[in-house]
Amino acid sequence: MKALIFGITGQDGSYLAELLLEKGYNVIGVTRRVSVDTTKRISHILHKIKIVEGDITDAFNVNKIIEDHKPDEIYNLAAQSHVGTSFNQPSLTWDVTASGVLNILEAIRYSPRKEDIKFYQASSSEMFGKNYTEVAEPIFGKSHHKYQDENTAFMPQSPYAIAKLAAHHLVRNYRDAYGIFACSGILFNHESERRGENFVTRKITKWVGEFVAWMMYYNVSPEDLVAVDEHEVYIPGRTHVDQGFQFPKLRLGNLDARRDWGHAKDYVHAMWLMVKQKSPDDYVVATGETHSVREFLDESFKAVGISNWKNYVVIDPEFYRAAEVDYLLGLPQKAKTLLGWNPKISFKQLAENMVNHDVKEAKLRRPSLQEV
Ligand code: NDP
Ligand code: GDR
Repeated sequence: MKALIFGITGQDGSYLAELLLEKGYNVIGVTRRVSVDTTKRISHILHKIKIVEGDITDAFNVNKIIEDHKPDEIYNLAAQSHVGTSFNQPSLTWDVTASGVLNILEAIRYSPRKEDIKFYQASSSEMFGKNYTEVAEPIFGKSHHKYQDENTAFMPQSPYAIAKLAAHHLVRNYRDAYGIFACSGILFNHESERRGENFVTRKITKWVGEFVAWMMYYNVSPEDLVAVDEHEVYIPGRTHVDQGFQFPKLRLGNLDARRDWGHAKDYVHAMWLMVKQKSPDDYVVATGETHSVREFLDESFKAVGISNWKNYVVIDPEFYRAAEVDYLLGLPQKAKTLLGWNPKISFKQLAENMVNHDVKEAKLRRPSLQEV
């Protein structure tokens, strides 16, 4: 089997490529020409995959890649995937995240191999935006009465979510109109040690990692530190202006937003299961739990034995969004029943894995701590 992955250099692309290699696929990944190396996440498997240069916004290029390489399966994970950025760059977001998908669908539609290609599109829980389904009885034996599933109406809250929703409808439309095997996974937030550093979970765990390594380097503990102002903490007894004795606080936006957070490794498995079905369909992929950013902070700091994270976190309006998605909790019943999919990594494990990884990486950046 031959799989073509758009977005192979991203978080999900790297895990999906690993999974497909394990399953014996020939994997081809599309990468953009950029001025820096973007293959860090796939450097360990680069020798096992074929890389082709391309950009999803270039219709001719997309068409040529598909015709040249004749994939059995195409996974589209490429997107301008940052919701906050989409408010600043809506037009770019639309070109990549919506029109790019149209380019792939059109290439499949006119391909002589149309019947032989299965297509997966990375849809998003952001498409639900403000909306949820509300029930009288709490779900999952917990206190929650609100959830999103395949029957919840979409009410997107950002240019990103609107672009994803357009792509989602295009996939359904091309499936209905042209009989293309095209499916969408409506994936809720999934994170990992490879998550982009400006998404909130990784921003937090990366900061925790650097903070822990900094304290180890100066041989101090949280009790020794003083918050000098809203910008940084420092080690008393040292001159504040001395290089290295102060550490910038973690600046975040809305801590009350709730997300359904899983691990990316579990989620790429669901993508593959969808493509392996007899007929194409759309599935919600989620853990069925919701947690606030605040709770993610709790878990992350707890993982390194710190309980008073409020001393180190500053609320910065710069990270507020023009319109927010307040509540996401996915009900993955359809995926569980029809795909036999179940997430394995819990919220707590996710935070711990990410923190442990980032502490280790931060220590590596301080040579004297490498053996600690
Ligand atoms: P990332 O942001 O980590 O990866 C995005 C990928 O898209 C990168 O490989 C990037 O390449 C590529 N890309 C961006 N623009 C283009 C372009 N013009 N042409 C070709 N490739 C491009 O995202 P994730 O791995 O986290 O997510 C994968 C997909 O799933 C995305 O579509 C995202 O919107 C969607 N999604 C993600 C969820 C999550 O929680 N992670 C949840 C639901 C949906 P480069 O390295 O060069 O920047
Ligand atoms: P999201 O993820 O918007 O859900 O989209 P992100 O981690 O960016 O935000 C989650 C929530 O945290 C709040 N927040 C902050 N977010 C960021 N990035 N930085 C901050 O400093 C910060 N402080 C608070 C946000 O306001 C938000 O409520 C992700 C992406 O992967 C999408 O591509 C994907 O489709 C959805 O998940 C499902």
